[in-house]
Amino acid sequence: SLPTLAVVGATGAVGTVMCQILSSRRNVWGEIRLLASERSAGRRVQCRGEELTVQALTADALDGVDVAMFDVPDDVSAQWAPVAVSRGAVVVDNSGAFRMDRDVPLVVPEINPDQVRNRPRGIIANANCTTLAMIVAIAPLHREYGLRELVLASYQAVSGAGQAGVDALHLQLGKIAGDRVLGSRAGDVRQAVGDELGPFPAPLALNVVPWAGSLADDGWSTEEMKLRNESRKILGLPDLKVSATCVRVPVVTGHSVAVHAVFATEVDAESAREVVRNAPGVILVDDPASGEFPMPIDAVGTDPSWVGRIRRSVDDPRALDLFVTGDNLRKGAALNTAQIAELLAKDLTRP
Ligand code: 2RA
Repeated sequence: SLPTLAVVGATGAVGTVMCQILSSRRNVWGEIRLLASERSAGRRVQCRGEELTVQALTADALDGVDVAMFDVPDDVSAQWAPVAVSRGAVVVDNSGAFRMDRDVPLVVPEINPDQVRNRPRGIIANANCTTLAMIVAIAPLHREYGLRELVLASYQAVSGAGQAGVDALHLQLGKIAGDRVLGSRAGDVRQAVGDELGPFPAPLALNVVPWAGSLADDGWSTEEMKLRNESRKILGLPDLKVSATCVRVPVVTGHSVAVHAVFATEVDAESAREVVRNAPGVILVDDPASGEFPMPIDAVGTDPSWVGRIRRSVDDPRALDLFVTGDNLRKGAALNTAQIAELLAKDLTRP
């Protein structure tokens, strides 16, 4: 029989996309159970062509679940993922709670699918959305040329901060619309936006904010550290040099990353394009002469990471510069989780 799937956090920004993804992928699940906070319990949600009633997350609601996907904040995952495991489920967790745990594999199916079987805690982690957008493009280049260093700058969409981030941007855009002078004097945008900042430390409308996540050591943000630590773990390169600057931009969905990648051997742009063309999970969009580059307004709602602007560094024949955009709610979250869960479903399906 087919395994039972639970989606924990089914009504959040990622959970909502998860239901859409489950409706469009090959059906490998028996029962699908939607779980969320008490507040969302009772809501009716369309998933895989069925109207399902969201249930409150309780230990009993996890009984009989084979695979539980968690799309909830870190503290909720930290508390509830072990409960799901104790009730017999394998957990695929999209929070940051377990990603760097030695006994929890960090899986990107295009890169390290075999790691799904290496799960002593019964938990498999899904990488951060910014890491995911970039790493599916970098892994095949690493295989070809041997990666030594990454210098990254991100351009992150507001939906990375959940529905509250999307609501804040739209509210701010409403407040500034039509004023053709705004943005020409210090403080005028702050004044127009007022205190409707949502989850961000500054206005996003007509602005970019060099901050995502919370404060880590020595002035780095947690988001920047995730890019470093998760890239090292996924690629199996514990000494990889990674420097990142994470920036929030007024985009609804689609995280982009400008990448400077230094390799062990000399590279050339055309062969790098060929590598990207043949790699799974990525699409090459690299024709600047015709205005074709990866951009969130085109990549949103699609599965692959879009890769373009591939150039060999003028000053270092071993370095490539490129630009990547991926849908942070799909490959960056729900899709990668679904792909991992599908690998598990194959093992769990009983003839
Ligand atoms: C963000 N990466 O974009 C985070 C969400 N996990 O804020």
